[in-house]
Amino acid sequence: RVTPVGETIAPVFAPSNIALCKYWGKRDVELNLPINSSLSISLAHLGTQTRLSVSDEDAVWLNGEKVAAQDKFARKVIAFIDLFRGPQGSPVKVETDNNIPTAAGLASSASGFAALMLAIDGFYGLKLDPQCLSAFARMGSGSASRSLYTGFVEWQMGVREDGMDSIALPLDSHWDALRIGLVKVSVAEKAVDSRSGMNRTVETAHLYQSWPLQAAADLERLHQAIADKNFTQLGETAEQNALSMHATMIAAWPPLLYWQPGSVAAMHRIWQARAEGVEVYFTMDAGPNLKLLFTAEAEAAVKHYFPDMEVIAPFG
Ligand code: 2P0
Repeated sequence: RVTPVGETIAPVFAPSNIALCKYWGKRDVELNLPINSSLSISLAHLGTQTRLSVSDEDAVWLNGEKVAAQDKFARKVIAFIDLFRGPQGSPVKVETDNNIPTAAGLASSASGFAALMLAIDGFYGLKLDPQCLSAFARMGSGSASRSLYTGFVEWQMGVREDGMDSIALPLDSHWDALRIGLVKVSVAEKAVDSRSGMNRTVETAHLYQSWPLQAAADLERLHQAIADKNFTQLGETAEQNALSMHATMIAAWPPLLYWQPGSVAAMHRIWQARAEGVEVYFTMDAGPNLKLLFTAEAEAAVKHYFPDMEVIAPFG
């Protein structure tokens, strides 16, 4: 049981992230312990800003609007705070703002829980070390463990049953020329969230058995690609990893296909661009939108194929 150190704290920020080697499948659904390690890039200034303050009642505000107390999002946020203050703790106001372009259809639970964890740490004066922050953020949402850091981040699956070694660590590597393009296909809310999607895949897809092997091999190749600044190896590995993850969901029952016709059309456009000498790759998460990977020198050429994409420079 903890008490606030002050009436309010300054807002804290955590970036969103995109995995090059995906987190897909849990060995413990309560603690969000993954079956495989994953590796991501944080999205610099795109993410979530969160502030906690003393209040008469628990209240969650999202992008300037009060969220209904019975709303799933509000309940998840309050339940997470309860882990630290206890259910009888004094009420708090949570103000959280995403600057992630909603048009890009990027998930916000990673940056959301990472920012909430940092806000809780400040508000209650917990002074947790980065590894604890990452482990606790993971309990809110697995991918949030990676959003505590900028740049390349590896979430090590860990082996302990209590999960305290299932934490993310930053890689000591910069890649200034790296670019991520956000290609919007649809922003409609998905019918199956990634949490149920991955559980269904683990439970019903025999094909899932191949996933941990694929992920382990890809993680190795990504480390090598980053160390060597080998963009071809980075892009090929990320694209194959994403498609392998999607293959396991398609093989689940009931089947899970997050792709829309526009997603497939965009894939073909990317393969056509590559055939025409433009080095661009893609990755996709539990949704229909694509995230393109290319380098600064190819940006103009990629824009020729995807004039509407938004470009992020993850290393500033
Ligand atoms: C990832 N995804 O590595 C993968 C790829 C989606 C596809 O992490 O249940 O919202 O809260 O731990 O973190 C999204 O899963 O799931 C995700 P929970 P989370 O980015």
